Amino acid sequence: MTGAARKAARKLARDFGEVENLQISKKGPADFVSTADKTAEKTLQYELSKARPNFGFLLEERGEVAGADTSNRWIIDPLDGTTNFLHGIAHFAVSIALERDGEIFAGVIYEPIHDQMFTAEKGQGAHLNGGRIRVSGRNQMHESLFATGIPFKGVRNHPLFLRQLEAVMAISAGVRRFGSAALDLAYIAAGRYDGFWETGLSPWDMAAGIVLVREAGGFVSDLDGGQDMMSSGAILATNAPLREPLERILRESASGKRP
Ligand code: 2AM
Ligand code: CA
Repeated sequence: MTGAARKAARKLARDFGEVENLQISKKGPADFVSTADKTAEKTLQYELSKARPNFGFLLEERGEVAGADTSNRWIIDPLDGTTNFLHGIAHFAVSIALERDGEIFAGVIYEPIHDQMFTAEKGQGAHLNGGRIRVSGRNQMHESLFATGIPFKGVRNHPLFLRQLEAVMAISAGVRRFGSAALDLAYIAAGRYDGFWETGLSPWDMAAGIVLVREAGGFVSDLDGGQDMMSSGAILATNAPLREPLERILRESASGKRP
């Protein structure tokens, strides 16, 4: 998984250099980025098929590709943080998860520009460039830093998000929006952020991050405290002490009880 991620990322990093040159053109680098994204996905599919010929795939670009082995499936986002990449902002990642019998078994999130390789395997802990990582130990909302995703043009529920943001910003040390859900989850696993929530995501945005956070000692749920993250697209990730207060504040702001 790490080998495939590095291979795809090497080309992505080169393409990222090109993107800057394309900003000044009227159309911008959109088509170029879309090709870079698809090429990265092809590389990942090729490399992982070579290693495990029978596993299936769930790919952001190509969708579902059935494998002979029905219990193992790769869930892949070749370029998470596409908007950042498109705008020449160096915060994006390759995300690969291995789902086994319906459960995320292993995950790799690779951020090529700063060479950060986040890895986790069920029961083996979470690592950054080979060193063990843990979720943060902060237990006070007012000391805690949260990450989220701000809804954009389209289907997401903007008023609900504004209520949640208002409630969290009022009692925390700050809220960040960096634009890659995969890296947000990896940063939770590394103890950088203390909590993260977002809605409207797809399975490939969060699959690898889920096992990373869990193996780093954190908690992942949907916004109702259930485990329907992958199907609902809503996710909350945090450490043990902040789990209850963060869940509560998001729930109460959704129901209009807060702020
Ligand atoms: P992407 O960069 O692969 O599109 C940002 O809020 C997060 O939402 C990113 O992880 C981004 O993944 C994800 N996302 C999912 N659907 C999106 C969309 N239609 N537009 C922008 N970001 C989207
Ligand atoms: Ca994504």
